[in-house]
Amino acid sequence: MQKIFDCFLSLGPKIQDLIICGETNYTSHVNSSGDTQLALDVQSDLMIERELSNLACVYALFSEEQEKVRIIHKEGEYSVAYDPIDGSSLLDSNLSVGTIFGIYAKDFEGKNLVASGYILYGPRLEIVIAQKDEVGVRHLRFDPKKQEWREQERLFLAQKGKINASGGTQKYWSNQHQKMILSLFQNGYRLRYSGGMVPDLHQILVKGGGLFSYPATQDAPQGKLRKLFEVFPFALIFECAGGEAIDGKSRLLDLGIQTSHESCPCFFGSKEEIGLVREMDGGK
Ligand code: AHM
Ligand code: MG
Repeated sequence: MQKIFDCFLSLGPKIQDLIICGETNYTSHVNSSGDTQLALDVQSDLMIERELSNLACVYALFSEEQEKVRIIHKEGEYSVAYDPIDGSSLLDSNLSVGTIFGIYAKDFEGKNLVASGYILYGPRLEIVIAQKDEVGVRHLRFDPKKQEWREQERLFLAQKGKINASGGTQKYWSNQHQKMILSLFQNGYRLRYSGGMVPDLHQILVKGGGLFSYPATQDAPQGKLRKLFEVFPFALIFECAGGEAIDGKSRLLDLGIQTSHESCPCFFGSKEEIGLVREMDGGK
């Protein structure tokens, strides 16, 4: 598995170069999630596919930009799902974006997720990696002068935070969800939402707590975020950091999967905020 981590560590500066130097134009293609692809989405997808395909331990690959799962090496041990540039609609406004990845023991299922992580392309280049059954998540920063990654202190969540990042079209939120979000603000939480899952969840991790929600809404009854390359990877990261990740009621990593691009409502946070979501049935 270390070989897969090394692959993402070496891809970080390469994808960052692509983002800095590349064009932010759209292609004429629409991906399986219905989003028009940017040239950068396609280029970064190919770059990741090329590097991961060289690893004999990789059984299958799946990405936001591909329709189907691809079998790479029949004898491989791990399958990798990834979102090459999550939040790519933020590229024109020059906000932070990220690459998300989940490493599964063979089949793509929540219970098989053994490690996950994300690369954050912000003013600094950073990577966060979680491994099942490990306490805390690894946090590394790239030193561009020395061209090397530097390990930082592990990230942990406190019992409770101060940040509220709430996604989805607000006019389509359920009354129950609106009440829950309002109660957070009434209890002093501050709104922090860029519209990029990676920087929004990274901020909660680095500041030690808070809540990120992307609920079921009238216009998106299954939420927006996809299980294999967005929801499950962040669920493992939040659990390893001492927080929780649920769909409103159930643990996200216990959910099954019917189709590879399936989405679900999701709530990631520290223990106290997730307790509130459960109490108020915030996913309904
Ligand atoms: P993308 O994979 O097409 O970029 O979409 C995922 C992004 C997440 O990063 C973010 O949390 C969410 O979409 C924001 O959606 P919204 O604009 O509906 O709040
Ligand atoms: Mg995405």
